[in-house]
Amino acid sequence: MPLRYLTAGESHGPALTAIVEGLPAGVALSAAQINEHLRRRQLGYGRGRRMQIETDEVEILSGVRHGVSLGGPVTFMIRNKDWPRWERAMAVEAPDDPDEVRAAAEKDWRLRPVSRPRPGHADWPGALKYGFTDARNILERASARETAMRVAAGAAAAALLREFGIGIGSHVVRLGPAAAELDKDAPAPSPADLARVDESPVRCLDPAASAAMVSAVDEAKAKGETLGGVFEVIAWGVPPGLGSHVQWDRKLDARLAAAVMSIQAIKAVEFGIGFEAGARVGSRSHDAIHVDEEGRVYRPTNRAGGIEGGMSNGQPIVVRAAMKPLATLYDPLPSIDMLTREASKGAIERSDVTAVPAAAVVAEAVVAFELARAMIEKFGGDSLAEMRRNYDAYVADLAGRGVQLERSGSS
Ligand code: EPS
Repeated sequence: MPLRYLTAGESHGPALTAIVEGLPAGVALSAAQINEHLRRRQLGYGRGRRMQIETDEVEILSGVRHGVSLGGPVTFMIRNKDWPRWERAMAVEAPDDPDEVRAAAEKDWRLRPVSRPRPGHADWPGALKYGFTDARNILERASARETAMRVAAGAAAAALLREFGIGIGSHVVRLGPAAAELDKDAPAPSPADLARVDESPVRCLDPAASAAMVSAVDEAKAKGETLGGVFEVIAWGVPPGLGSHVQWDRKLDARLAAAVMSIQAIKAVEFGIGFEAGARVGSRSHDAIHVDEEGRVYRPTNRAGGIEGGMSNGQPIVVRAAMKPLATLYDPLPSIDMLTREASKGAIERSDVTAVPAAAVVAEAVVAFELARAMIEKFGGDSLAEMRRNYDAYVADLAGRGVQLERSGSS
């Protein structure tokens, strides 16, 4: 386990934390750099009021000295600015007088149990699994607020990747009924293309589709509905040979898919032509290998999405994911009351209309983390200098075989 992280914290608890272990010594790291990634996660049309309350700022509590990683565990903390309103509902200590809390719940909805699980949320299976009738005990941890910590951990990984010219970006290609044109045979967007994506309120590169997505969010909001969507994450400058074909749990695509799938509300993940591969003939599914007049090897297409045999192949890694519409509906679906077992409707918790643009930024972070882990596995990782020596020797060897790495300046 060369690089790993754990997150902790409840959505309305005092703070979120993450511990990243295995980051090599010598990586430049600062709170400002991480805050920039956190800020991008908070963008996106369709978020609810909570995003106006929170302006996520990280505190680095360990593992970094004078702006450089030490090789030990790095602890990140983000305080929840909403906490003062939840101090009582989310208190760690048992109340002195439970009757008084019950009485106070008449006036403060935060103190009431959430007994009507929202279909599509972790509320119901979580309540069954952990033996609760108050879904708040589940939803506080299931909440996508946790993704702030994924972004912090991913930002540390991205700082390492940048040292090797690996950049990562993302863009939204569908939001509910509105979709951008997506030709899976065409080259993926470049770092320069994606540098301007945050200018779109829905993080979509196509201005017409972007406007249609904004209208779709407005329409959904007016109807008390929520929207899902599809986004694409691209990693440029990844050297060939990360991951391995030799064992199932070393395959890079499997690991990236698990990382992206673990993001709240993600229902599907594909690489390159993805699901279309099931409908194509072989000659339109793979990427021919050519050599130019100077003896340099090149691939005219990237249908594989940069991964063959569970290994990076030197092409950009292209991973797409579908996010389901958020489970909190203002016109809720039928549900039950866990306390009385009577027919009811799902609870209404404050929520977003859509979080697809934010989920794409979270996906950048988890992809960065998995790629950083694979880089450390391949090049050894006590210090950045040690990794660089091994990397440089490998790149020199590849050059001797006609393989040129395209390093990226972005992200
Ligand atoms: C979320 C519900 C909303 C979102 C939240 C995720 O929060 P609240 O219940 O406080 O209104 O805003 O997202 C974040 C707080 C965040 O930082 O992304 C949920 O139930 O998943």
